[in-house]
Amino acid sequence: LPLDERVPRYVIEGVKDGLTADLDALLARGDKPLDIINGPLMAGMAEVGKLFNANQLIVAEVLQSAEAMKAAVAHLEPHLEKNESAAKGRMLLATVKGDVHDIGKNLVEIILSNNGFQVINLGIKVGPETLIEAARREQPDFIGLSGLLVKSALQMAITAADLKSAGIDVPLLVGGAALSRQFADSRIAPEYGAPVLYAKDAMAGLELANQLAD
Ligand code: B1M
Repeated sequence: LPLDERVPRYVIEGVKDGLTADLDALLARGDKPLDIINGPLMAGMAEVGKLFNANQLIVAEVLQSAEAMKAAVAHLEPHLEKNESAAKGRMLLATVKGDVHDIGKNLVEIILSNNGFQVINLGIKVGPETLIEAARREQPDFIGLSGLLVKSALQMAITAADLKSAGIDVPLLVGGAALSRQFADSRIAPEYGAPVLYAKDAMAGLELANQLAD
């Protein structure tokens, strides 16, 4: 297979053999690391989602795909553009309760921390109590919530209400495949006492974070 067709296959097939050499070949050819993530690697993940949905992959295989994706992102990370600006702000970041998906969340962490933000990544399956405690301890400038399951979108609304009850009023940045701007505006924002901002992808998250920092 030619290089451009091989790269998404690593993610689809969940194999790492040859992956870093091919990523290096893309970099050497002048492809930008973020374009590699958003292009062939994301295309591979989209295909994995389709195959999984059609019962052509089992969870264990999807996990292998996730491992290949993570290895690719880790290999590209040192090549991502960095903006060594003064500290712009602190973000608390978490995948919501009940959800283990963390590739998108970790991409948000990488991109924001490469661009002047301090990111406190609380991990996956983070319930409101843990977030409230961390918010009191860390005094973040904003809180980022990620979730990929349909039930995670609902969990974000519950989390927003709990944060509000606890008196937390820093802006919320929300993102993840099951979410839409419409859901964020109509279901999450009314539960929260401060702005709720929806980010379609990690770069949109950075733009919103930059706006908050200004
Ligand atoms: Co899961 N899974 N999964 N899965 N999985 C999905 C999400 C699903 C759509 C697949 C499908 O059926 N087609 C489906 C959800 C159905 C639904 O609710 N509508 C699904 C399911 C059903 C499940 C299980 C229930 C399967 C099972 O056990 N039967 C289970 C759930 C477990 C749980 O959470 N409790 C499960 C498990 C898993 C694995 C563990 C095997 C693995 C995750 C490994 C890991 O993350 N460490 C996995 C994977 C890999 C996927 C798919 C294939 C890929 C997700 C991914 O990593 N994408 C996914 C299908 C798909 O999305 N196409 C699927 C790449 C990543 C970079 O994108 O995270 O969307 P994403 O992030 C994007 C944006 O969304 C945004 O920026 C990123 C791009 O720049 N973004 C933010 C995300 N968070 C943000 C936060 C922000 C801003 C932007 O600010 C704070």
